[in-house]
Amino acid sequence: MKKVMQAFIMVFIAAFALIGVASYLNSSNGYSGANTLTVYNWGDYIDPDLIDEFQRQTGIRVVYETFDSNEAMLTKIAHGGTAFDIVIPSDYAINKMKAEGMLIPLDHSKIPNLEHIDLRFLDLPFDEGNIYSVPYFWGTMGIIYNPELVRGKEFSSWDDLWDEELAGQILMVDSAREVVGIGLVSLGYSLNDTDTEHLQEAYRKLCGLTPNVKAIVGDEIKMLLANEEAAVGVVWSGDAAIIMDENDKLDYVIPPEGSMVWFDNIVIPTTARNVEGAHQFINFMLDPADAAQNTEYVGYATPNAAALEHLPEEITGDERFYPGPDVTDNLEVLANLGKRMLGYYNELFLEFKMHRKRA
Ligand code: SPD
Repeated sequence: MKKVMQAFIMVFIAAFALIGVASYLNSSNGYSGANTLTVYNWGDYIDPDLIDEFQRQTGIRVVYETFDSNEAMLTKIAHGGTAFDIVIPSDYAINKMKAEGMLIPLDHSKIPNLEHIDLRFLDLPFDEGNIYSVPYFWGTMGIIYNPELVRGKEFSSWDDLWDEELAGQILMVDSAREVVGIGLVSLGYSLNDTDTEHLQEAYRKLCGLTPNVKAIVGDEIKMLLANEEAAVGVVWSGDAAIIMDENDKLDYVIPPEGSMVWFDNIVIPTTARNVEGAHQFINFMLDPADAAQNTEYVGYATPNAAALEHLPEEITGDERFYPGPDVTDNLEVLANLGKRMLGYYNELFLEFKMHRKRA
């Protein structure tokens, strides 16, 4: 019996020592096993040095995953499996997540850097009072074109995309609301139209654009346009800014008949396990110097008024990428159209993609 007790004590001491060594190894990296933060963000949408700096300052280890559309993000979160602590969706997706009880209300007392956000980007209809989200980046959607490759053609309307001289020359952003939206807005309808007759009309009009569409692509759209592998792109303004930084021959316009102004905000989903760390991360990203560093790296427009002071006038003074309210007040913000209608937009987009492949 004495021997059994001795063996039991030895096993107990060995297990304890093993736990101690593992914990030492973790803490020597500055991490404790449970102290992680799982971040789910768009691709190419953060300066990796800032993740390192956040880890160094807080001792929290960041696990980072990316998505390429709001729809892909929503599907992954709905399927569960990963306990995301931070997600960065857009306007209508935030409203949908809020309506479906997928978000945790933010504790503003833990985000003092919220005071640096320009009031223009706070209290927007998709999240009044910023109960669930804080601004990260914002922008518009428009046409980027290479004047040399289009031989001087001007783009003063969405309809110009249908010009038969542009056969096989257009790259489009891989996003349902944007692509179906171009069909709608070119017909004079709202980007938030829910009339199925109008949506079918928009789909038929988009099918007529098929011969001009070279590809529907994700983040590689930036490299392809900067390398002049296509003459025209339908892009988010931030991508246009990055492309034009690489290749200053190109130009970006927002067609006057209408387009979208969009907002990507940071939220804490109900899957979060490290709500305290998530607030620390949000406050860190809203620090003016960090937000400015992130803006220089990512290339999109920052809503952080204090960060603008750290950025060169050449970036912040470019009205194509920092348009004033005189421009954005005439643009539409995508609304949460409800599960059935969002599904309908996704179906039309898929059908358009299949129509293009068959053509
Ligand atoms: N590569 C980062 C892309 C982020 C774009 N967000 C815009 C969403 C518009 N609905």
